[in-house]
Amino acid sequence: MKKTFKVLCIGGSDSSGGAGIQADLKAVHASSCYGLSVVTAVTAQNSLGVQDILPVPHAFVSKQLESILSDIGTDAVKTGMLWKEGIVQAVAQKVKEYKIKKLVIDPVMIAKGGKSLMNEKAKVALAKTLLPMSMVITPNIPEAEYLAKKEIRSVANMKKAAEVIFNMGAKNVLIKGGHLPGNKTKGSIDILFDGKNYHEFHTDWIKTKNTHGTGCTFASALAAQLAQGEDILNATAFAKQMVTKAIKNSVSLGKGHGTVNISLKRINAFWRSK
Ligand code: PXL
Repeated sequence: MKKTFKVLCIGGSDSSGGAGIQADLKAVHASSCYGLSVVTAVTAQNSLGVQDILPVPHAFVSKQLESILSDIGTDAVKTGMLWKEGIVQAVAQKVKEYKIKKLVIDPVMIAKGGKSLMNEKAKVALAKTLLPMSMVITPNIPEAEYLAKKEIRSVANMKKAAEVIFNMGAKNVLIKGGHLPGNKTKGSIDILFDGKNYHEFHTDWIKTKNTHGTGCTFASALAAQLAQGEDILNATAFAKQMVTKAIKNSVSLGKGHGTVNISLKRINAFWRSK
């Protein structure tokens, strides 16, 4: 019988269905894995932004993690919105206890509409405690600037920041270039630093405002590939393809930013072409 690979997604619920746990589970499913979820917060949000956040107490995040890990187990873990220091610590403790190796951290800090999804203490705890346990961390430019304490205006700056974040303890650092000035003409460039080499991943720039959920979709597809035994380079290439196709297939919902939407047809065509 074919093995079912599992990915545990830890993050916030997005009522608009475009980002957060909802996006994670869609990406994991589209990557042929089975998705498990631990919810850290419930957001009330729509295409215009995040209206409110109800955090789950960290002790209950711990309980959810224990329920999953003591019984079902997982082949990889992906974290998104962790919101509070206590939640970061609860996740770090279980990652350590259950010796999770394939940990993908999407250091979600700010929502598209500008609402903070992580308080300052939680950011410090993430950098100090969880980051060194990760197989790969996937900051966007503002998140990489926060972690590396460096301004990023170019691909060369991205590489320097990746090195700083690598030295904080992550085994691989993937900086997403979507916020880089000028990449509208040059295309979208992501940089992966594995401690020895820099790898560049390029795709065409897609002009759309429907980009809600890109980071969650990317990191979850990456975790699903790692869960299935792919190496970091192949896993990253697949995740970039999936998110690019999801942007091409995005949907306009509501009055604000629309959302990425994975097309199984496009993904299946991609696999058939390999
Ligand atoms: O895209 C980052 C993100 C992650 N998780 C939740 C979110 C968002 C952005 O809005 O709402 C729950």
